[in-house]
Amino acid sequence: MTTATIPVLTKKDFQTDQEVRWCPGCGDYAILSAVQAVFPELGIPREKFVVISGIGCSSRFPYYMNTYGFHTIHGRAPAIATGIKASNPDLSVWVITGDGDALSIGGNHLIHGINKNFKCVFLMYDNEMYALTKNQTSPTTRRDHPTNTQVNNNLPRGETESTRHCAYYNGGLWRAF
Ligand SMILES: Cc1ncc(C[n+]2csc(CCOP(=O)(O)OP(=O)(O)O)c2C)c(N)n1
Ligand code: SF4
Ligand SMILES: [Mg+2]
Repeated sequence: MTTATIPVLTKKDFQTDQEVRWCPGCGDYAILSAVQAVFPELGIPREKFVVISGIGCSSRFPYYMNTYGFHTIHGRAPAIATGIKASNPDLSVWVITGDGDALSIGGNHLIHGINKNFKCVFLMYDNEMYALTKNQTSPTTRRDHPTNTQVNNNLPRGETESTRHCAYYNGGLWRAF
């Protein structure tokens, strides 16, 4: 009987020859470097890793990892990851996302992912803004931080009111508006 030996992996095995398109000094480099350093420590064969992202600066991550991966659609990484894990539970699934990708457009997918409670690593780069599209307010932007969509913190505050009307009864709807 022969015993198969698992090759010893190093950080270099997870690096790619892709040109990294992040700005010089961007914090995303540090996270990429940490993940590339930790993967060989996990004792998982390289072909069992899959890295799934949405859209954003942070979501360029799969290009820079020498693993299987998928740069998907804005906010939809949890949905794709759910499908991958369901069809191949053996894989080590990593979801890479940004605060905008995960909590704005992807908020609904995130809630369903949490509800399913499937096994994955969910890594959200929280730079408190939409960076790729040049600084718009995200769900984690601080109230006093000016952005293109929150100039001088002038986001009008309102009183929340909820109302429900039958679409066939125009009088009620009209008054509500
Ligand atoms: C359906 C859709 N809507 C809007 C956009 C534009 N868009 C691209 S990235 C992004 C926000 C990304 O923010 P975040 O997830 O925080 O990533 P960061 O760039 O900050 O790393 C938006 C609104 C898009 N690509 N697709
Ligand atoms: S714009 Fe994107 S790549 Fe540049 S520093 Fe910000 S998050 Fe990093
Ligand atoms: Mg962001």
